[in-house]
Amino acid sequence: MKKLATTVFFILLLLAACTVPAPVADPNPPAPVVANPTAADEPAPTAEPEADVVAGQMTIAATAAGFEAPSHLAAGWTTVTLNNKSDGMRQAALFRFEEGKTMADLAAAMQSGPPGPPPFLTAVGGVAGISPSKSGSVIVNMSPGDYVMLDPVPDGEGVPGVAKGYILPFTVVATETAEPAPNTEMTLEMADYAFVFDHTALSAGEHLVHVTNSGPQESHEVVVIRLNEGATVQDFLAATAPDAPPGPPPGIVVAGLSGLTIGEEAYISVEIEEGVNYGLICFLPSSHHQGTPHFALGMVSEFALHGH
Ligand SMILES: [Cu+2]
Repeated sequence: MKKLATTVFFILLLLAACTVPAPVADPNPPAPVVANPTAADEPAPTAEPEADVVAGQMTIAATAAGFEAPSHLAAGWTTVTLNNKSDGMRQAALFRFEEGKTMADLAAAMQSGPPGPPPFLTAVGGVAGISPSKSGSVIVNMSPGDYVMLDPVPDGEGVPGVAKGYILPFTVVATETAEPAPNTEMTLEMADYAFVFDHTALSAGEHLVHVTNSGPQESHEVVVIRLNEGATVQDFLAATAPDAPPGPPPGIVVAGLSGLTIGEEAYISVEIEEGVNYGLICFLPSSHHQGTPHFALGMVSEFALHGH
């Protein structure tokens, strides 16, 4: 979440794509999907076995080595859960490739193109801001195609996850029956550069929030902070700035949705407590303002539910 590191993230993504093309070997790999690896008398398969297709749910483990996740998903609304099994803050931002584009095109675009995601990637959301040993979920809509998950979050030295191999491709396949969209009345509209959120409709308890991006120019994310008593969202931002003194920030992330391209939509679930201040922050660097984080352009807000 540090400004300097965020602005150089796509340069380092380029480096990651060039130098760490394959997932790093996991010392404890998950059990192989292919059955009977020891059956020596089985005839050799004549074709690649069909990959297991996971529907409605995608569980991602963030480990010290990178990501562990299913390789094939069914299209439709999908609950994406990120389990952080590493010792740093993690994120899994999901992007769909334009048809025909590949990981090699991504590496090439990073070499020759401007900073920021290349135009052939659509940001469909993902899980942001997960602390070590914590989990978080969002609900995203994925149409069939080739995808990549990556982690732009910098570590204590300012090195983004993508530069450490935290990048993994996956595929979404068409199915007969797609999961329907969740049902909720509550909306959070993201725009350049503001959150539009009618918190007067809030009540205490768990809320499902429909998140959209109306642009008109940039992708946006939302990180929801439960602020400590007496702290403001600006206090939280000051404590996470690159030049901040060491120590925990005055609040914790309670929900986080990775970047959404204009026109995309997703859902987050937020638990609201009475008398607590919450902050909404977009940390994405602006491609129209020299990499300035969106929160510094006004994309930051605060709300509270007070007793009626
Ligand atoms: Cu933004």
